[in-house]
Amino acid sequence: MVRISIAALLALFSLSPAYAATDMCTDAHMQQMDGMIAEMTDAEKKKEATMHLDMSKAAMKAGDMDGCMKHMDEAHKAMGLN
Ligand SMILES: [Cu+2]
Repeated sequence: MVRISIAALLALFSLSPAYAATDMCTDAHMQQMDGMIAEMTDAEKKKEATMHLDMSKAAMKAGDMDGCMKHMDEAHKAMGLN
């Protein structure tokens, strides 16, 4: 289940190699991230990913797209995506 979701997300990323804040810093992507993180089994990594996603969401709400992308990237790393 987790493996399928991560593969699906990776496929999504590779379909848009030049993905930008306009693709990642959206409510739709945040929801997708919430779902992915909920499926994580490594408690430590899950905590890290949740923390970065929260900061990413806060930056998005504040209109800080650079900050949003930076924390999104960290969240992805904690999820083992890059
Ligand atoms: Cu993401």
